[in-house]
Amino acid sequence: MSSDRAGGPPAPRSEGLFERAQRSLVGGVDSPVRAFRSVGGAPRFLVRGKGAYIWDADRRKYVDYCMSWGALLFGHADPAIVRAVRDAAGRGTSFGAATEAEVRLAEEVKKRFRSIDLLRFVSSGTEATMSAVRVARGFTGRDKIVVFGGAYHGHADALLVKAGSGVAAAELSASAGVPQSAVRDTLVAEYNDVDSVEDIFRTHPNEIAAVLVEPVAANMGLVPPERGFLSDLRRITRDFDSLLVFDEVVTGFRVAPGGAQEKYGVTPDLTCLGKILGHGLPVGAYGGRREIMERVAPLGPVYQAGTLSGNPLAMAAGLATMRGLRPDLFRRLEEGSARVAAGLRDAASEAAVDFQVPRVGSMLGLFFRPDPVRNFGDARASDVRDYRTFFWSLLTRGVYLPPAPFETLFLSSTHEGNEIERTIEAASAAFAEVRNS
Ligand code: HOZ
Repeated sequence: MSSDRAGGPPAPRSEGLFERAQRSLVGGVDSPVRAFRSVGGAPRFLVRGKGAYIWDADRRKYVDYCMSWGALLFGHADPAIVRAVRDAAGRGTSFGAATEAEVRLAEEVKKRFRSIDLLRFVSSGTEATMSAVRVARGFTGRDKIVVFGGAYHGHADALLVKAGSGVAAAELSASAGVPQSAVRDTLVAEYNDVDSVEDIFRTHPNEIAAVLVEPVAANMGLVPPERGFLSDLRRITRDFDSLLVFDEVVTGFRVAPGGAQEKYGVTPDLTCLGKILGHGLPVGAYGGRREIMERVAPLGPVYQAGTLSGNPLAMAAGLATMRGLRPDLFRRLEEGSARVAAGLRDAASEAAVDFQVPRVGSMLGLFFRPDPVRNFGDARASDVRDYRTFFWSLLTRGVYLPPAPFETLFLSSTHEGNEIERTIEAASAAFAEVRNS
């Protein structure tokens, strides 16, 4: 099935803003996937969000499944988060000096992530993964790292190899401007394929500093780890005196309070966090075993610093988020997300559309193909034109999906009965459009 449909109903204000934006901002946006290139048409310029809903410049209202790419566990403009950020802003927006809020948030993170003895706050997920790789290299004295095809760990040079997310959507296998020397030590294995990891280790024993993995792959669409995959990575890295680094920027505080490592019972050496940690404010963190993190300056020789690291507004948002992580939250997220997945599956099957909807907690993947997706190759073999048709058909009916096929849908605690029903109803019509396209 295929379609070239792009655009939905007229959106004069968004279209006008997009035209104007392109005269000042690269591609009209500040992050490539926001430009809607892989779904076509003009991006919707957003003016407001509340709970599960967003409003665009043309006053249209949507149920949002992008949720700032997973950052908003409690939905848009959550009152407790807004209050905390406002209060903090009134006391000063940045000091570039130590504050108690950093200590308190670090303690809250450690309570949930038992693998973390020491951590460092940074300002983004990219900074967290980039720094974790540096620490792993500094600690082990080795240069090589293993990543997985279709993973996305931010845009640090060494990690832009066969990456997912916007890199995959743009059909790039690498980024221009990254010198060969920066990626020479980045080895790429296949997600959910332990043999591919073992092969790399056998070829390079004593050379690999770390395996860096999204424990639930969320940037090639959503691809859950198969049973035993993460524990096999733990075993292999131990056998070869290498470190296991979990990039939990997306999964941290989402699939369980203590992230994927809690859910799957596998303990990494280092963990990267972001997104929900700041509930939409720019923040990231990396941390892990004491002896490893003691290599970071000022305790050790691995240098990493930042004026906005531990920013008071971000710390305040993080602390308010931690207070909201109550046990019933995860049960409600699970129930709501299961309903959405089942509703989509039924609607696709009724429309006789080949469709897969893998789910881990409140994260969902949408793939237009008949078979389950285990890795990047499978993900890329799904029909991206069907995704485009589906995307616009839903947008027209008031449901906003991530505007690119290799991304994940996120629910928040504010996605309740009404939003879910509205989504499933819209999806039934959208699947019919996909079938007829
Ligand atoms: N890389 C993010 C999605 N996996 C997109 C970031 C953005 O455009 O905001």
